Amino acid sequence: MDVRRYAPSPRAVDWGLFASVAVLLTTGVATMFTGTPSTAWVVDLHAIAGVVLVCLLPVKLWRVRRRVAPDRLTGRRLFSLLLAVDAAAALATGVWWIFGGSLDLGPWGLFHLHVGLGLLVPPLLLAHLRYRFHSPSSVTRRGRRDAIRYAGLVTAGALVWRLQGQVNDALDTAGADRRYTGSREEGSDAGNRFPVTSWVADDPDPVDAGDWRLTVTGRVESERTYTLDDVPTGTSEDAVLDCTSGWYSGHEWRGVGVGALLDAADVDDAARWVQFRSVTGYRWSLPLEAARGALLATHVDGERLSHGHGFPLRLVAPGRRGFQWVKWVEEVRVTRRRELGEWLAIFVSGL
Ligand SMILES: Nc1nc2c(c(=O)[nH]1)N[C@H]1C(S)=C(S)[C@@H](COP(=O)(O)O)O[C@H]1N2
Ligand SMILES: [Mo]
Repeated sequence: MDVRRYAPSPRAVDWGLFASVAVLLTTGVATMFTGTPSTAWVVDLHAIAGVVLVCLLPVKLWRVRRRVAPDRLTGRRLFSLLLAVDAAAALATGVWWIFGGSLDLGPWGLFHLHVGLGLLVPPLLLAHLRYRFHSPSSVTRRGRRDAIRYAGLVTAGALVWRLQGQVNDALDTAGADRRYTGSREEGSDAGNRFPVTSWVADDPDPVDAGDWRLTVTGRVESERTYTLDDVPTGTSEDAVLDCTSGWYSGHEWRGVGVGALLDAADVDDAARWVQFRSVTGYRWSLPLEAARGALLATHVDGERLSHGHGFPLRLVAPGRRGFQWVKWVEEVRVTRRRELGEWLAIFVSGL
């Protein structure tokens, strides 16, 4: 059997590669917001596009194999080779993760490596396309056949994705158990003994409980200030902290409901967003209704939060990925519009 018979036409392969990378980038970035089971399809789509790319990349590399012979290697081709190596490495690290692999790269791990390699593919691909671009004329000529092949490929990708769980079970791959987000469990129900993750460089000195105040400000009728002893801590909630770097941890969090804080301050009719601000400048907003359902926690599984986990107060935002769970909160600011600067702040607040 000659498997090349089943390959789409060369131009269709090129467009398929482009489409796969576009889907992988979009869904990869979108996993930042997959906090509830209803968004699991984003991760599924990411995996299926990955399988499609695993099938297409060898077809492409086989076709161009002679162009990268050492005596024909130009600077541009070297660059395209770099793209191929990076794409293959991004795929390999993704597959390795699925099968339970891990890597110790100091503060980073296998998942970070996958994200880094993956994010490098689109810029390399765009640069490659700048000088390798062909018109898609032959796609239309073989359009139907190619469409059928692609339908088959995507279906096969979905099947492979469905079956890999069974393969993992059969192989008994330790550590391959994942949540639908792709994250693996670490230190659930064990109080403060779960990973401390600060995005980029946030690493403040421990907060002095005596000096610390929580203020509720912005679009409210009466601003409020609380000392740590004043913060009512009678509300508990089970919620999963799921970091975008690939781990999750489920706990019982205790503290004050944000809804109660907002009611005490009497929110304006014009208010739409609630921003949670850390002593470090790190900050994130939730839509008013979502914020009402969130918790500002002082305790985890009955223990006082440790400094690393945000003592004295951290946001618990059920159904949202970990980067939104602001630590060391000192201000709850009610606003009409969302502050766009917070997108920058989550990356640079620690610098
Ligand atoms: N102020 C502040 N809050 C933060 C972060 C940070 O860097 N600074 N990191 C976020 C990220 S990316 C995650 S996953 C969680 C991690 O919480 P943990 O360190 O308690 O596990 O906190 C979030 N809250
Ligand atoms: Mo995170």
